[in-house]
Amino acid sequence: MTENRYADPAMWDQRYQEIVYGASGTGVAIGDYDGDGRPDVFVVSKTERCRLFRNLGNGKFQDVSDRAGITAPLTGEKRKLQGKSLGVAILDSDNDGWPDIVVGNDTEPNYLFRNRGDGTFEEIGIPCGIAYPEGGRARAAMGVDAADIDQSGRHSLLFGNFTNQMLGLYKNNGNGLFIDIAPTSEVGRASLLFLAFGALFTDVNNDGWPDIFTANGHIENEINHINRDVTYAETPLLFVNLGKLQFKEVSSKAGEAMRRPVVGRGAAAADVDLDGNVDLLITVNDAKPVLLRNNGETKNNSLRITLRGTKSNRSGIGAVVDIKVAGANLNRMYRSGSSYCSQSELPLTVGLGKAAKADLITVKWPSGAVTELKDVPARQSILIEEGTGIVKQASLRSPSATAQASLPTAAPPQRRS
Ligand SMILES: [Ca+2]
Ligand SMILES: [Ca+2]
Ligand SMILES: [Ca+2]
Ligand SMILES: [Ca+2]
Repeated sequence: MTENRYADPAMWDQRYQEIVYGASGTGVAIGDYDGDGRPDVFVVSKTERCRLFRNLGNGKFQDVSDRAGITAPLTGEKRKLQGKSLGVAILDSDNDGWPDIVVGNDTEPNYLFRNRGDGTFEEIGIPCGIAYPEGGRARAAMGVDAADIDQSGRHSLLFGNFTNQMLGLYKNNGNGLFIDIAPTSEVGRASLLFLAFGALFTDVNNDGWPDIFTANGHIENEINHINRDVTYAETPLLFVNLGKLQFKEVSSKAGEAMRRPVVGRGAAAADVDLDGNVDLLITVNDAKPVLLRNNGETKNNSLRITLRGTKSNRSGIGAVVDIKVAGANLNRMYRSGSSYCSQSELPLTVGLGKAAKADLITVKWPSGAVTELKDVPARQSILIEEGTGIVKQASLRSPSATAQASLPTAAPPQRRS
């Protein structure tokens, strides 16, 4: 941490400080690891070790990586944690209420930092089963994400990997173990030849089941001369979650834009036109990003949920939102990070299927406070404030209306009142 020498004193009344980090940082995730109400910053890098910066308040951060165990030796190995990290996501891997951190590493074992709840972490990638593929060497992992994909209330994991390594799809067994179900499913077969950077769980058809989206593209522009099955530019991959841990690859049926190969890198999700259907953004090597509008042809309902903390951090980061709808229990975490060099929007788009309302929404705030809302109608955007409940609501736009309209090239940031 140093003084920001570039700040113009005439422009800035207050002294401004910045976190100075290596030039090849590849991912950031923000979460309150120590439960003091201030969100902290976890940074991963291709060339340096992962680092954790504790938010001290007043705009100041302290590097607590050593003290918090981020730089300790890997469990079961003598060597220290090295870098080569490309993706980072926050999850609660053991449902103890403390945020844990997963890191995707390039040709090194992946990390899972389990939060002990006392300000320190234990790296358990090897004992929990996500460090290596079954019987193999460490893969080249890039983007990573976590979500409750099977309505078990537990967070499973997704890793984008190199060509011929397939995606990693790790089911959280709930007993401290993760099992990669990709090799025995369509997810593995369909992703084998792709080089997946951006990797997301997002519910594209609003049926309540998180689907899989990856942005793909090789790193060698001449790869097709060496391997005729592989191209530099690749199409994105979309797998629809059928429930019961079954996924179906539907990219080629998801519109012309999904069939266009690009040298994909980052992937992020946001409902940019506020029609209740999550849209997708791919960043592309040496070309313009691609924004894929979701036309919402399933006609399923959804609910857009934005949180505002009062006792907890204002962004509501770290809150867990449980939604009961038509007999199903959906679990969502309000969090930053995920994918590769990307940030999806914080607000949740929760798919409710054909249900006209969510029967019960329970927000568990990082402060420990709980907000319960009964019978919340679908097809609206709601702002939930800690301690108060819904403080703002608006109807979502009609998908048919927005399908014809052109999207703005850059949405202005929403003002917070
Ligand atoms: Ca904190
Ligand atoms: Ca935890
Ligand atoms: Ca879905
Ligand atoms: Ca949309």
